[in-house]
Amino acid sequence: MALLYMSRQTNGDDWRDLLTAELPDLEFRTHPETGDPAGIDAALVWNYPLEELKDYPNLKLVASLGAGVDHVMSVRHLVPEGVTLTRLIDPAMTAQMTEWCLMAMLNHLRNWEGYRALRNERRYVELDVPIPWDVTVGILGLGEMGGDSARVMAAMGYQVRGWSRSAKQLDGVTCFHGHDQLETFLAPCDVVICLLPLTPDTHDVLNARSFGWMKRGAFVINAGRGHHIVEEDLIAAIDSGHLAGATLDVQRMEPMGDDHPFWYHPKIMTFPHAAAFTIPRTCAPQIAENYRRMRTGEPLLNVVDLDRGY
Ligand code: NDP
Ligand code: OXD
Repeated sequence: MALLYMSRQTNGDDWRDLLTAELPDLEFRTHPETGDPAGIDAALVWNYPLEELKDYPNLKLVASLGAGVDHVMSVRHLVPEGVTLTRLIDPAMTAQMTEWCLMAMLNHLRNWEGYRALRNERRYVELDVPIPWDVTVGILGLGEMGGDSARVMAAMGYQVRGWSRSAKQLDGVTCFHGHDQLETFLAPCDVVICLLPLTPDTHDVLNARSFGWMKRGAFVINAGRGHHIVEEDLIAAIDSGHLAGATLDVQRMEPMGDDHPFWYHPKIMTFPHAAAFTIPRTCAPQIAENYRRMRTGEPLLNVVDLDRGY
C-alpha cells in the first residue's frame, strides 16, 4: 500500500526523505503520479484539489499538512465514509504562532509605526506606552495556538481573556465560551486576537456587530482564517475611528488581488499567511507514527472531529 502526497507547498521530496527514513518500507507517491488507485491507503493534503480522493477505494487516512482542516472540511463530501482525518499539532508551529501574535500586538502597543514616522522626520520624541497589566488582550480560540498565546501573554503580565466553544479553565486567563458570552468577552479588550478554526459557526464571527461590541480604540489581529472577518466591516470600523487598526496574517482571498483595499490601508498591516509554518522536519514524525498506527489498527493521533469541523 502507498501514501499519496497532494500539496503544492513543496514538491514532496522533503516529505519523502523524512518519512522513508522513519518507515523504510513506505511507498511514497506524489500526485498526479498516483499509480494504481487501489494501492493508496493514506493521503497527505494541503490546499490541493481533492476530487480524486473518492476514487481511492482503500483510503483510510487523510492527513492535513496544517493545523487547520477547513480546506478538507469544505469538500468533506469528497472524503469517503470511514476515512479518518487528522491534523498537525506541532510545538514548533505553536511557538511560531505565539511569537507572531506577540510581534503583532507589541508593534501596536509600543507604537512601532509612530516611532518610524518620527524617526523619518529626525524627531527624537517619546510616545506614551501602556503598562502590560493595564492592557486587556482577548483571544478567540483557546486551543493549541490560542491556549499557548494566552499562557505566554498572561505570564508577561497582560490581562488575558479567552473565548472558546466549550467552558475552559486556564491559569491567569479569564475564560468565556459560546456566542452568548461573546459580547461580554469582547467589551473590555484593547487587543483582540483571532486564533479560531474556520467552521460554519465561526465564519464571519468578526463583523460590524462584534466590532461594535469592542471598545473604541481596540486593535484586531487575525491569524485564524480570512473568512473569520467581514473585511468591509473591518475597514468601516477602522475608518470611522472606532477601531485603531488591524494586523492580518490571513485574508478571505489569498493571495490578495492587486486592488484589495488592505494593500493601501494605512492602519491595516497584512502578512502572506506566514504566522506559523508546517515544518516537514518537526512534523514528519507524527505523520509516520500515524501511518504506522493506521496499519496496526491502533488509535491515531490528532484526529479531527468531523461533526465539530476542527
Ligand atoms: P484547536 O482545535 O486546538 O483550537 C481551536 C479553538 O477554537 C478551541 O479552543 C475551540 O474551542 C475554539 N472554537 C472552535 N469553534 C468555536 C466556536 N464556534 N466558538 C468559540 N470557540 C470555538 O486549533 P489550533 O489552536 O491548533 O488552530 C486554530 C486555527 O489556527 C487553525 O484552525 C487555523 O485556522 C489557524 N492556523 C493559522 C496558521 C497561520 O499561519 N496563520 C497556522 C496554524 C493554524 P474548544 O476548546 O471548546 O474546542
Ligand atoms: C495551518 C496554516 O492551518 O498554516 O497550519 O494555516
